[in-house]
Amino acid sequence: MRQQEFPYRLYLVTDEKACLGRDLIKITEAAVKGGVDLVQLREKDLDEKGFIEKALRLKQMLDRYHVPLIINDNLNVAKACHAAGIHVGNSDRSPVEIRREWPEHHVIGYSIEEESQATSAAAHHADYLGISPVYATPTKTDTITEWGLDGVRKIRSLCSKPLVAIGGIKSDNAFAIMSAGADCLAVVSAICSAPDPARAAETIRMEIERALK
Ligand code: TZP
Ligand code: MG
Repeated sequence: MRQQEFPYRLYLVTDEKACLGRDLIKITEAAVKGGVDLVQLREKDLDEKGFIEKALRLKQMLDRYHVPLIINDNLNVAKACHAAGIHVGNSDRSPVEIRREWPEHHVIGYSIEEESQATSAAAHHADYLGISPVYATPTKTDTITEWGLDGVRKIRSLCSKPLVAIGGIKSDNAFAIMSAGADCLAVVSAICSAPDPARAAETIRMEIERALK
């Protein structure tokens, strides 16, 4: 997939805990109304059956808005709910293997945590790279380092794949991260935990559009 075929700019990565007891599907719907154009279901606590049920419910809502659903890590779930794609990290199944097993048109996202991964075979087979994390975040603590803006610039200079930045992103830093070379921003808590998720998404989206001008 070439960059022009990855038109997404604001990517919501869900986290049940970050929704603070509120309904994840309603929060996601509000976020879509605010400008989210890609959604990843990231689910660490459910068994596969529960994960599939949740994915199907989320997809039913997202289909009404023509917003694609990406599944974190689990290819069985991605297949079962006819997701648009899958997102994997370095300790998950490799994009090389997934590409062989799943028809070509599906999106594969791959998170990179070290510079060498940007030019690896796994990255080569991915449709976009996640720069993970741009800033350290309490939402995911098992990360190696933080890339910062210099890291985003460095990865931009090394590869031409669409780059999705994730980690500690909010409206205050969205402009700078896009200006450093990201194509899309992925956000968990700044949207899922916001008192008004639609408004939070809208504010970040405005910063993204400002950086793209
Ligand atoms: N991968 C790298 S950082 C992260 C994930 C899933 C969590 C980002 O969460 P937040 O709340 O947007 O910082
Ligand atoms: Mg993973």
